[in-house]
Parts: sequence; C-alpha cells; structure tokens
Amino acid sequence: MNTDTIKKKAMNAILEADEAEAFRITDQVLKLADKDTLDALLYGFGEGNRMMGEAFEKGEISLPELIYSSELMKNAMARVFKKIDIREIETLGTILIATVEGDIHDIGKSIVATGLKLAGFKVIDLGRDVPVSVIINEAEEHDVDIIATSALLTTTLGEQKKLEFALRERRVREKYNTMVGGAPCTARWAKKIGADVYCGDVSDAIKKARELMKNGK
Ligand code: B12
Repeated sequence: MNTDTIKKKAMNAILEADEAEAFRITDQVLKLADKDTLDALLYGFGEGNRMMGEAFEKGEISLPELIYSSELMKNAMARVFKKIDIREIETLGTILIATVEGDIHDIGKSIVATGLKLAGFKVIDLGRDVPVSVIINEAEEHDVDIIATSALLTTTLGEQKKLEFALRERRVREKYNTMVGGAPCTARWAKKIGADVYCGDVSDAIKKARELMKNGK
C-alpha cells in the first residue's frame, strides 16, 4: 500500500466515522512500521478532521459528530502507542504544546501533539485555555526545546505575541524555539511577532520540529 492510498483511506475513515476501518488501516500501517507510512496515516486523519471542521461550520454535521471523529483518531493513535514502545524510538527533543488562554479549541492541537509524539518527540500537552505565565513556568520546569502554541480565534491570536514578549521580558527567549499554529495563524504572523516557525498542519509541524532540533538553539 503506498502513502497516497494510506492518506486517502485514513481520511475517508474519519469522514465516514468508521472506527473499524480506522483501526484496520492503522494496523496495516503498524505492520509496515516506518516513518513515512505513519506520517501518511496522520496526515490522512488530520485532513479528515479538517474537512469535518468545515462540514460543521456549514451546518452539515453536528458538534458531537465532529468530536466523535477526533476521538476516533485518538483511539486509533492509542492503538499505535500500545504497539510501538515510544521509549525505543530515539527521543528527538521535548515539545511543550498548549492552546492559548481564552481559547477552548483543542482538536487540531491534540492532533499535532499526537503526531509529534509518534514522530519521536517527548510531548508535554498542557491542554487548552492556558495562560502565558503557565506556559513559561512549565517550559522552564521541564527544560523543553520547543514551545508550540495553538490559537483558533482572531481574538486569542494576540496571546502568541504576548508569549514572545513575556519570554523576552523574562530573558529566556533564546533558550527556546517557538512554533505557532491554528487556523487564523500565518507565516506572516509568525514573522511579525518573532516566533521561530509557523506550521499549517501536523505533517508540517513534524517536519519543522525535526529541522529545528537539527539546527539547535
Ligand atoms: C469545532 C469548533 C468549535 C468547537 C471546539 C471544540 C473543541 N474541543 O475544539 C466549539 C463549538 C466549542 C467552538 C466554540 C467557539 N468557536 Co469555534 N470552531 C470550530 C470549528 C468548526 C472547527 C475547528 C476544528 O477543530 N477544526 C479541525 C482541526 C483538525 O483543524 P485546526 O483546528 O485548524 O487544526 C489544524 C491546523 O490549524 C494546525 N494547528 C492547529 N493548532 C496548532 C498548533 C500548533 C503548534 C501547530 C504547529 C499546528 C496547529 O494543525 C491542525 C491539524 O492539521 C472552526 C471552523 C473551522 N473550520 O476551523 C470554528 C471556529 C474556529 N470557531 C469560531 C468561533 C467564533 C467560536 C466561538 C467564539 C463561538 C461562540 N460564539 O461561542 C466559540 C469560542 C469558544 C472559546 N472561547 O474558545 C470561529 C473563529 C473566528 C475567528 N477567526 O476568530 C471559527 C473559525 C468558525 C467561524 N468561521 O466563525 N468552536
């Protein structure tokens, strides 16, 4: 099975809320057990969830249906974690991830957290609605390499800027790489606020996190 087929099947399993199919494709990918097929699986699940988000917005599906699809992906991923002993994979680095204060959207953030974990990163997921002060305190305590934040509202996007400012104010900015994401976020926004990278989806996040670790800080 090539990576395009995996992406398509994973995406359709989410769109059709077909848990049995999601598990079947996940098990097939586990047999192949290489990074490219796992990336393709995640990409497909991510795309499926993104399209479900759009369908919800258009009023085509209900919120419980949308949440069910993201749970379905989480269950399939739990299957992966059970089979692959994450400790056996090289630890590429530690990433702290959170949805910013005032924002309760966490579907995309959780997908990205799962993807990074699967790619071999240690991930500390602080959840949603997390104040900048908590993000920095936790980053300091766990000595993380990358601080990744998600913002889904134009009104909460400013929290990512606040984080950059607070990191500088506490004179710890140079210790971390920062990564920003979420629907209203752009590469231009990242540049404007001084974040290190913007990522559009889970595959992009994995790719750029790997690059950041290679380049060091
Ligand atoms: C589901 C949803 C909700 C759910 C959230 C459930 C949950 N547990 O997350 C509920 C119903 C609770 C909700 C509430 C609200 N919502 Co809402 N919501 C959505 C919706 C339909 C889908 C979001 C989603 O989950 N998409 C699927 C995931 C997979 O995609 P994603 O989040 O974009 O994530 C991907 C990328 O962005 C990226 N990414 C995301 N985060 C990160 C982080 C990092 C570090 C990286 C690298 C990458 C990354 O990777 C992900 C995977 O590929 C969007 C519309 C849309 N199409 O985006 C509106 C939307 C985001 N919501 C919106 C609004 C206005 C609200 C409310 C204010 C509504 C209200 N009046 O009450 C409240 C806000 C509550 C709050 N304080 O946060 C607006 C925001 C408008 C704006 N620009 O500000 C949107 C765009 C809808 C719209 N068109 O008006 N919402």
